Amino acid sequence: QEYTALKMKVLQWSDNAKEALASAADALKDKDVYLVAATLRPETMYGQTNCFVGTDITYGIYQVNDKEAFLVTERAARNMAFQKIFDKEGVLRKLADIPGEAVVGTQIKAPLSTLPHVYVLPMDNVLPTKGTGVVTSVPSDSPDDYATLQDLKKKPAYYKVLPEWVAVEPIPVLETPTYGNMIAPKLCEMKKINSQKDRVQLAEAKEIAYKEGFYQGVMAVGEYKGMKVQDAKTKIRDALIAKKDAFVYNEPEGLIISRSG
Ligand code: ZZB
Repeated sequence: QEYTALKMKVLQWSDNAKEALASAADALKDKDVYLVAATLRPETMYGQTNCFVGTDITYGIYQVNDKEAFLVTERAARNMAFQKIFDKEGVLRKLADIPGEAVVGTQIKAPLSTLPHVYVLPMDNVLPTKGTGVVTSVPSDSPDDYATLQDLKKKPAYYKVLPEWVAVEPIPVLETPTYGNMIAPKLCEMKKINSQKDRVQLAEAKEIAYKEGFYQGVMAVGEYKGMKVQDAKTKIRDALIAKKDAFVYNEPEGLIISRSG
C-alpha cells in the first residue's frame, strides 16, 4: 500500500505532552516535531479539522535530521528508516516516547487546511498496525472521522477533551451528484450511524464514500476547484510533496490489517 504521509507540525504541545516530554527536552531542543499522518486521500486535505491518535498507543519521536523529528509508531519509524526518509538509512534514533493519551490537545498545523491550526483528538479505532498510527481527520469525506467527531462533541468529558478542541464543523472539499459536498455526514445520516462504534455501517459508508468521491467527485475548493477528483488527486499530492509538506510512505505487503476487516 502506498500512502501519502502528511507532516503536521506541532505548534503548541498539550500540558500532558509537555509533562511527558520534560525529560527529553534536551534531545528535542532546536527540532521541529511533526505528527505524520498516512492518507490515501491527499485531495481531501483542504477539509482537515483535526487529527486522531489512539489513546492506548505508545508513540515515539524519531529524529529525521538535525532540524526535524517525526511522532509516529515505532513500526512506522522502522519502515521509514528503510525508505530513505531519515538522513541515516536503516538507523532509528528515538528521542522520546509519548503515550497517545498525552498527545491529545496538542495544536498542530495541517497543511492545506483552511483552519490555521487544528487539535489532536482521541479515536477508538486507530490501528497501531497500520500507516503511522496517526490519522488526519476529514469529517466532510470520511464517515469514521465524522462519527468520531460527533461522539467527542456529545461527550467531551467522557473522552477527556475540551469543548473548544472539538468546536469545528466539517469543511466542504468536493462535490458529488448524489451526496452533495458533505458526503460523510450524509451517509452517516442515511445509514443511521450514531457513533464510531457502529463498525458495520461505517465500513459500508466508507466504501461508498471512497467510490463516489473518486469516480464522481469534483473539487469544490482550492487551486484545482472544478477539476475531477481523478485528475486533481495526483496533482495535489505532488504539490504537497514539492512543498515538503508530505512524502511517499510505503506499507510493506503482508503486514496490513484492514480496519474494515
Ligand atoms: C484522510 C482521509 C480522508 C481518509 C477521507 C479517508 C477518507 P483504509 O481505507 O482502511 O484502507 N487511517 C490511516 N491510518 C490509520 C490507522 N492506523 N488506523 C485507522 N485509520 C487509519 O485506510 C486508509 C484511510 O484510513 C486513511 O485515509 C486514513 O484516513 C485512515 F475523506 O486519510 B484517510 C472514505 C474514506 N475517506
